[in-house]
Amino acid sequence: MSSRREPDVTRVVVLAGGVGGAKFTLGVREALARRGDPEATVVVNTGDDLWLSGVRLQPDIDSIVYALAGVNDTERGWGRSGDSERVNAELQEWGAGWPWFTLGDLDLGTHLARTGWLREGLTVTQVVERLSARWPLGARLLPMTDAEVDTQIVLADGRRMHFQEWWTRHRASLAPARFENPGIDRARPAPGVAEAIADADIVLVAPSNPVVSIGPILAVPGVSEALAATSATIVGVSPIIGGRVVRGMADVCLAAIGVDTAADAVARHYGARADGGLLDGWLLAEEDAALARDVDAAGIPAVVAPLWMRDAHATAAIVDACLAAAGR
Ligand code: FO1
Repeated sequence: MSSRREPDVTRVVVLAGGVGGAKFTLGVREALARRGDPEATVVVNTGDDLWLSGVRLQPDIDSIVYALAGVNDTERGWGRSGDSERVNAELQEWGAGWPWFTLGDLDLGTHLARTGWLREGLTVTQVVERLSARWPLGARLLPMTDAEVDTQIVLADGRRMHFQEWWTRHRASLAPARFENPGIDRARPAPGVAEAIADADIVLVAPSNPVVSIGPILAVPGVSEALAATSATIVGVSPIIGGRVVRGMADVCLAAIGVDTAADAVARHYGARADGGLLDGWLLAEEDAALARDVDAAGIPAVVAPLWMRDAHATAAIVDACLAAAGR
């Protein structure tokens, strides 16, 4: 594989999900374009996916596609900018779908197209390829798997619900006993995922939710093995700044699996690659500089950098810091 490479280019794979993953991917695209490096391959969480009102939704795929295309709703963090909700209002009148879950009209176009292609027999990978072809995204998106392995929340009383119900209806207020992805034991990485990881120089773990965004990607049998075997350097970016989640409710997810909402605790959760874990390096925010020694002590070389993803430019600087860390 390496004989095909230009001498100085860096092949980057990103593991991503959620709004944090979409923002990070924008920075990756900018950083790589400036360096003249090839487009990154983004392996996207599909645990958030669901069937609703007869259509298949892929929130994390769509968030990244819309963000890279520049058509995302930056206020809400999900869906299309300037969308309307006429069809959603009709669905509510029929009592169809979920009253707490909004399907925008333009967004529904995506779901209808996707569902049609799935019904015609296309794989999820082929569908994502089609969704990626409409706009020049500047990155290659791959679903983590072609299998349907939607994340479910199991509560202490044994009740279970889809991740999206727990997240959007209950705003993660019900304490989860555990997270499950039924069927994931039989899933395989989507075509190209293991190959991209094997052929990468650097794998970046986006500052996405470690439990429900990155967790499902790592749980697909074959992904962790590919990460363990790759000669690429694996660098993660902390989703926690100053002991707080940047966005979303990752703190509830972390608490459910016994991990503190702290940059060093998340690094230890992923673990040092030298000890059978994931990471060769970890970026912490300047606000968490005091924790760098603890991360180093866990066998994960720590780098302190500004981690606020204010815009694509600031995020590209974070990616530059990851690339520099990988070079060390
Ligand atoms: N999040 C909400 O908080 N409320 C919604 O009504 C909602 C609708 C929705 C529709 C399509 C889509 O792709 C995403 C949507 N989201 C909504 C976001 C989504 O629930 C989560 O933020 C992500 O899955 C977490 O990464």
